[in-house]
Amino acid sequence: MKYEDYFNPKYKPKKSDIICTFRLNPCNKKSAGAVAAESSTGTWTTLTTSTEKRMLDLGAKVISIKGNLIKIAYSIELFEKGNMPQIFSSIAGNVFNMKEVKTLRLEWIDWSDTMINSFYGPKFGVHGIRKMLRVPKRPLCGTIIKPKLGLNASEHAQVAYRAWVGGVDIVKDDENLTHQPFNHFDKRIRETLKQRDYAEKVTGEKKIYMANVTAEANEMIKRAKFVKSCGGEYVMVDILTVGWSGLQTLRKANLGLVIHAHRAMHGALTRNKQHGIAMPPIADAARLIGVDQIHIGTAVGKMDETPEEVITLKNRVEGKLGKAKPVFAVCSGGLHPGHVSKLVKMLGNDIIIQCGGGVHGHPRGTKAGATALRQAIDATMKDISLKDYAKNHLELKLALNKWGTI
Ligand code: CAP
Ligand code: MG
Repeated sequence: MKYEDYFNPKYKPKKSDIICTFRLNPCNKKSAGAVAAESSTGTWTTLTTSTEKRMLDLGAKVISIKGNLIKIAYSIELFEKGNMPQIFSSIAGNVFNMKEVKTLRLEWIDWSDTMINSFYGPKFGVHGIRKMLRVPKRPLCGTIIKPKLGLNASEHAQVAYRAWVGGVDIVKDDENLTHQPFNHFDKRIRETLKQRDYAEKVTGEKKIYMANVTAEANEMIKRAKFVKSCGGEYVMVDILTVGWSGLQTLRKANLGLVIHAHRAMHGALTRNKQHGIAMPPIADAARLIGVDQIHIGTAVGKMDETPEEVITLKNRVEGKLGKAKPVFAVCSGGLHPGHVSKLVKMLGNDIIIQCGGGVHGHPRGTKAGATALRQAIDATMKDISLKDYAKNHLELKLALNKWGTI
C-alpha cells in the first residue's frame, strides 16, 4: 500500500466524522496521504498483520487538496470519545515530524456532535459569568498582579484590593505564580480573598479573584478545592503546560468553579504560520473540555497576532459548537486604557479586557490605573471618545498622557 492510497476525494464523510484542515508543504497526494496514514492506521511500509482494505476502510481519508490546504476526514472509531490527549496524539502527533512533510500546520477542526457531546463543555460560559458578576452588558475588566513574580502574599493581596476598589471586576495571578517561597499559595488565597470581601463591601460590586492552580493534576484539584473552601469562585490554569489530561481532570472534578484558561506556551505551536497548531483547534479543545473563558489575543497589544486571527478566534470561542456554551474571550497582553475603544470596536462588548502593566504602571498607581481602565470602558459604552472623556476624568487623562490612545 502507498501513502497515495489514503487520497479519497470521493469519500462522503459520515455525520460523526471529524474533519481536519491542514496547511501542508509540499502539498501533493503522497504527502497528504502520509499525513492521513500516520495520523490514523498507516505507517511507512506494507504490513503482514492486516489487510490493506481493512486499514484503508478504517483509515483517515484525504478528501480534498486545494493549494497547500488539505482536508482529512477521520472516522470517529479512530478516537476514544472524551479523551482529548488521544485525539491530539492522532491528529497532532507524529505527523509534524515526518520526513515526507517539510511543514505542517493544523489550522481547523470540524467536530461532530457525537464527539462534542462526549465532553463536559463549559459549566458557566459567557452568560453564567455575566450572571455571577451581575454585569449584563459592558466588557468586563481585570488586572494581573505585577510584577508577575516577587511580591509576598500580603503585598499581593494589598495590590489586589487597590485594583478592585479602583474599579476592576477581576484580579488574576500571573501565569507563572503558583506556590513559590516568597508567596505561598494558601497564604495568598486566604489573604487575597479577604481583601476581595473588603473591596466588595466598599464598592458594592461583585469582585473576582482568579487564583492560579497550575500544578500536577492531583495537586491542582487540591488547590482548587482549597480556593473553593476559602470562598473563591474562580480558578485559572495554564492549559498547555498542564496539558489536556490535567485540564480534563480539573473539569471532571466539577467543583463549581469558573475556569479561566491561560494559554502560556501557545506561541511555540501557533506563531509559525507554516508549521504547528493554530489557536482555533487549541481553543476548541479547551472549550470542549470545559473552560469558561480563554485568552484570544488583542492585535493591538504586545503580542504577535493579526486582527483577523483575533477576530476569527473570538467568533470561534463564542460561536456555535454543538451544545458547548459560548466561552468568554479574554484580551490581554500589553494593553492599557487607551486601547479600550479600539478593542470594543473590533470585538464587541463580550470581552474581558485585562491590563497588567497598563494598570500598575499608571502614574498615580494601581487604584488610579484601575479607575482609568473602568473610565475608558464607561466612555466607550457611552460612545464618547477617550480623549473627550479624559477632559473631566483625571485618572484616564493621566493614563492617556503616559500611553496615548489608538
Ligand atoms: C499580560 C500577561 C499575560 C499575557 C498573555 C503577561 O501582562 O499577564 O500573561 O497577556 O498573553 O504576563 O504578559 P501585561 P496572551 O498586561 O502587563 O502585558 O493573552 O496573548 O496569551
Ligand atoms: Mg501573564
